[in-house]
Amino acid sequence: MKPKVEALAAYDLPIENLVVEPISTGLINSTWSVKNYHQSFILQKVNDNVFKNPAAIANNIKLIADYLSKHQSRYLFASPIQTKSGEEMKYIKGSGYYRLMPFVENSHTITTVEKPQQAYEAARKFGEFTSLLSGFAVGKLQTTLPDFHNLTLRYQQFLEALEKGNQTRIRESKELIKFIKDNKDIVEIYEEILNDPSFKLRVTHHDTKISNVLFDENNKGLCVIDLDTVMPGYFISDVGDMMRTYLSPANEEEKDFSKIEIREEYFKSIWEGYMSEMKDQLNPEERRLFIYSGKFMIYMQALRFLADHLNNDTYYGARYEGQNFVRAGNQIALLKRLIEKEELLKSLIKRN
Ligand code: GN1
Ligand code: MG
Repeated sequence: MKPKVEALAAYDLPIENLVVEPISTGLINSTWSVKNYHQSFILQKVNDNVFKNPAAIANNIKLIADYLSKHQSRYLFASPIQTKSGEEMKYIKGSGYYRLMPFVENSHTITTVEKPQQAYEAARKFGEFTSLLSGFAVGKLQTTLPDFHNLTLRYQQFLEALEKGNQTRIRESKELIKFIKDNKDIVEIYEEILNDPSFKLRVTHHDTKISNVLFDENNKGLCVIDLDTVMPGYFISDVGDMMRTYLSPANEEEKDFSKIEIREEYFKSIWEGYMSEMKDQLNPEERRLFIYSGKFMIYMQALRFLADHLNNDTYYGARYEGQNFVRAGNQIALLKRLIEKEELLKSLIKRN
C-alpha cells in the first residue's frame, strides 16, 4: 500500500471512493485534499526531519482544542480527527506522521494578499487566536521546534555556515553576508527583549502566512489553521511574519527585486486588524517594537535562506541552482525597503 493510502486506512472512512489531490503550499509539510461523495478532508504529512517530536504537536493541539471548547465554544477550531484506534496521528513506517482534519465547509484559502482588507482580516484572526488563549497557561504547551525563532542561535548558525560551508558560495555571497553582519543590531534588540520582563510569552502561531487563514464566502476570516508551530512565543513572531509576507506584492521567490515594495496601506491594515483583538494585551514597550517585528522576521528569514545556501540547501532544498541565494537576496531587498519606510510607517500608527 502507498503510505498515503495506508494512512487513510487508519481512519473510519470508506477509502474506495476517495479522491486525493495534492495542495501545494509550504516548504516543509505536504498537504492533500481528500474527498468522497459527501465529505471533504485535509490530509497532512508532518515532516519529521524538521519536527522531531510530532507527538508534541498533537498534544498541544489537543490542549488548545479542549480549552477553546470549554471557554470559547463559539470559536471555530478544526481539530484533527482521531484514527480508529484513537490516535491523533498515524505513523507510517518509512514515511512519517499523517493526520486528517475535516475540511471547513464554505471556506477557502488565498495564497497572495491582494487587498488591504485581506491583511486586516488575517491580522484580526491571528490576534484573536492569541487573545482568546490569554487565559490559557502558556507553559503547558510543549516546544514543537526548539529555538525556532531564536535569532541569537540563528545568527550563530549563520556564522558556522561561514566557517564550514561551501567556499565557492561563500565567496559569491560576499555582499549579502556583509549586509547581514552590518545589521546585527537587529539581533541585539532581540536579546534586549529576552531580558525585558515587559515582553510576555503568549500562545503564538509562528507561521502567519496568508494561506494559514480560512476565509468565508464574504471574505471574512473564519479561523487560523496549521498549528504545528503553535508554542510559547513573542508577538513579534506573528506580527513580523505578517509584515514579511503581506506587505510586498512580490513574494520571497521573486527574482526581479524591483517588484519588491512596502505597501503602506497594508501595513496599516495589519496594525488595525491585530490591534482590534490585541490592544488590551500589548503593553507600551511591546507596541513600541511593532515595526521592529517586521525587521526581526525578515532579517531572520534572510539569514536562514543564506545559511542554507552556504550549507548546500540541506534544509529548504532548491528547485534550481542558487534558489536560496535568490530568496536571501529577495528578503534583504525587502528589509532595505522596510528600513527606508520605517519613519513613515511609525507616523501611520502614532496617533493610535
Ligand atoms: C517554512 O512550512 P512553511 O513552508 O510554511 C519555515 C518557515 C519559513 C518559511 C519560508 C518549520 O514554512 O519558518 O518562514 O518556510 N518553517 C519551518 O517560506 O522551518
Ligand atoms: Mg507551517
